[in-house]
Amino acid sequence: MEFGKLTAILPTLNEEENISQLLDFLIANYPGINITIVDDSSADATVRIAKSKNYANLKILERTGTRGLTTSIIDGINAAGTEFFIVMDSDFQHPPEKIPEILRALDAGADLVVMRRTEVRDWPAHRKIISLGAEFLANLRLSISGSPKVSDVMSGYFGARRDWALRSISSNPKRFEPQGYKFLFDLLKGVKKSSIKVGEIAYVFNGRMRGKSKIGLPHIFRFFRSLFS
Ligand SMILES: Nc1nc2c(ncn2[C@@H]2O[C@H](COP(=O)(O)OP(=O)(O)OP(=O)(O)O)[C@@H](O)[C@H]2O)c(=O)[nH]1
Ligand SMILES: [Mg+2]
Repeated sequence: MEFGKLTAILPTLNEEENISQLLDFLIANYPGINITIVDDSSADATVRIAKSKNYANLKILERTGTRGLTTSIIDGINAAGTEFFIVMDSDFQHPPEKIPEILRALDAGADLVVMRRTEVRDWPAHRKIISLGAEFLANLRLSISGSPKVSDVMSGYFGARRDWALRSISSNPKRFEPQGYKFLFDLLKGVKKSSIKVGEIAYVFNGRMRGKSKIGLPHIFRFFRSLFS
């Protein structure tokens, strides 16, 4: 496969315990893959570790000032120079083994490939309940706006054709909750069902391998606000 057509966008915030292993996996298994790390001033060794890999196709965007997962993803898409990109967490919750399947679907003509969680392991009950409620509201919002229906709208793991994504972002900049966690939902709010070819691939979502979660109450508040934009 031609991994050179693909950029893996990895947003990072204090992922020193995971980043080395993830980069090693990507570089060893997907020859020529491009990697863009978007780091929001991690206080730990994340950036130093990434730089130490000396991998020619690795870009590191070191952001200072503005922060947030959604704007990190947008900056990563802008910086990626390839035909396709994928966005994945840097903590191994999104299995990198699935990347060839995503690339195959993009190569076959999908504008967007959503990775659908079939099972969520290791989440406490309250997080599962919040997630189900949020998903219900998000789907309701998307059906009202005639947006494409996907079976895991809250997924943080997806791939897309870059020109399609850039167009969709720039036609609806106000729909994005800059410090939110739900880029995919925000993107879909501005897309019409008839205008897009969506693919879906199932996977098992594991608990974070190492390091700490960054999600908290402010992210939940931002999600509720984003239902109305
Ligand atoms: N650049 C950037 N990356 C972030 C930010 N917040 C989180 N991340 C990264 O985005 C990914 C998702 O964040 P997580 O804290 O794992 O969120 P989550 O997967 O919903 O939560 P857990 O299930 O508890 O891991 C990880 O790779 C984080 O390092 C941010 O504000 N800026
Ligand atoms: Mg995570």
